[in-house]
Amino acid sequence: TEGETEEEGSGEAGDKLVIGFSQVGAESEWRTANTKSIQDAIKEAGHELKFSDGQQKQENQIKAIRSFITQKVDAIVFSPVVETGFETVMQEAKDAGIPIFLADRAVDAEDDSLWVTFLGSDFVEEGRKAGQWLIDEMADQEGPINIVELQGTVGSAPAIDRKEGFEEIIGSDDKFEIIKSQTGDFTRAKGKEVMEAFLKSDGGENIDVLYAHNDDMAIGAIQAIEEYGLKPAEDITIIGVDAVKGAFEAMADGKMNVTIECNPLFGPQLVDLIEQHFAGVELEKRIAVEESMYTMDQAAELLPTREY
Ligand code: GYE
Repeated sequence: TEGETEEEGSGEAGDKLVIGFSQVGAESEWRTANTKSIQDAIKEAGHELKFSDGQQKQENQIKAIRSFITQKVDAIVFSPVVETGFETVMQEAKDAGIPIFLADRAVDAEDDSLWVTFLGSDFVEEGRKAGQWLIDEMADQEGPINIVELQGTVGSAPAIDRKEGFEEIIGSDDKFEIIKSQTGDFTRAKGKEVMEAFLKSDGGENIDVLYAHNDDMAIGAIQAIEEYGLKPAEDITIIGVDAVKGAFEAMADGKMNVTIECNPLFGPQLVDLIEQHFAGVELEKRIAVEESMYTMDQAAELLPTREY
């Protein structure tokens, strides 16, 4: 889309669309940035947005999609909170002739004709990057290296995939062991609560590494570690995912070691894909968002440049 021009190059892409967006919730810094990016991009492109916050509940998202169908929106953008259980409602949208664009999170369904494309990050790869960073970081350290894991929302694509990718890599060296693994639902409050329980039951001295499936849980856990009287990033190595500002602040303060980037700012790319679809372009079923990883020593320098 070329900024100022009203008309798009081809087909009906210049037409104003009514887009229903069923978002997961507002559980993390990442999510807030993602919501804003998508909302802004839809509005800036001159389309109408109907927004629904699912509050991390599947039934809310099913209701929202049904309501979008009743309202006869042109397209549905959908970030499924969990991978399974959405086929029926997605079929209803398909039967009504309304295309679904999966954003951020995938569904685990046989019939990929239920959605046009899935635009999101490669969460397995993020987990691998986290594992590889740890292997390199601890190359000279003798085992056992005890890891505690804070998982994301149970049944969600990023929780399943980030666990899988991480385990795949650390599994190559048996000095690493995941001694505790529990969900913190991607929130700071839950991350703190579960880390407190880990520290209590295992004794902080026994825990060498925290792998958190997102930065918010890592930040909550850092608080728990400090309150327990230990030094985060020194006594316990802290790995997060997302690369949100809060993680850069924690790293700049010397309290967090590394964060794997998961870029939420794909609103413009998403709107572009929707417009291409309505212009008759055949889209790939899977489109990836590009990302990187950042360590403590880069944090202070990069913090002012971070957009989320
Ligand atoms: O990492 C986490 C959020 O689905 C990629 O959801 C997203 C994840 C993100 O709550 O912070």
